Amino acid sequence: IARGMKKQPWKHETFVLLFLVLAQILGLDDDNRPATEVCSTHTILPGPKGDEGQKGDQGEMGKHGKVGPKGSKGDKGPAGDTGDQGMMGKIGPVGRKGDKGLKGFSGVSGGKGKAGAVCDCGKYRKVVGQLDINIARLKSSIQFVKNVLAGIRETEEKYYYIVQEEKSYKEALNDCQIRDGILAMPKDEAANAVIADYVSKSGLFRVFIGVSDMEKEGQFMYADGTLLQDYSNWKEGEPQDPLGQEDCVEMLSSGKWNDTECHLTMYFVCEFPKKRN
Ligand SMILES: [Ca+2]
Ligand SMILES: [Ca+2]
Repeated sequence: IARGMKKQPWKHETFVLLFLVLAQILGLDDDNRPATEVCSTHTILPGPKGDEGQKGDQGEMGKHGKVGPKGSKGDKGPAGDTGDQGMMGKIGPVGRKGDKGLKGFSGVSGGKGKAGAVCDCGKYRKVVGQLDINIARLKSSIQFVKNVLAGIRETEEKYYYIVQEEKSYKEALNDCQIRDGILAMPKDEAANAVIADYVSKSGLFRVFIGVSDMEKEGQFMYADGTLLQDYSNWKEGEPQDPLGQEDCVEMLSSGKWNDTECHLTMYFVCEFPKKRN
């Protein structure tokens, strides 16, 4: 070898390769220099390209994609089929009355009636008489209801009603008017008697009636504006108004009249006409 070295100087790679072979043969494994260091100085070229690999398995199903943008409006569709017949409409308003038709022909005359029976008038008179009695009893009962329960009295022309609320004369006037009546105006003895009886039977001492001399002192007028005519029923010594403060009239339970102060408060009598004009 020494000779060879002299004759033909070897290339560096060849020398290193030879060294490695010698070291293997001589058991020089425990060389200080690691084998990798030898490789780092020797470039190992890549091998040839391998064969094509086998085809892979099919992949898993992908996730749903995002919702796409709203599409443009479609074209108008064709006309639909004819629908079913609708329900019957509501009945319309009543029409105007028609013209009067022509007069019809006369019908055939009816047959002759049977002869009437002779009237047993006595029997009917008895029945009618009993009816009259019953009506009279009913009237009496109605009168009782009016007088006792409803607290109303009456004459041929008028109803009278005592309002059991203490009011001044002007308030009493107004109250009767609200009730569609007027403060009682006894214009004759009969009317005055009915009112007087009503007052005393009601246990009252005095009530206002529709008489006053508020407009002109000493000239007494009824609440309807008419002057006292033939009738009046003053208590003895009345009317007497020394201080000029007694311009309104009260009826006492005796039926007698007295002029008194208008601002005093007491019960009063309203009257209502039976026949309205
Ligand atoms: Ca007076
Ligand atoms: Ca007086």
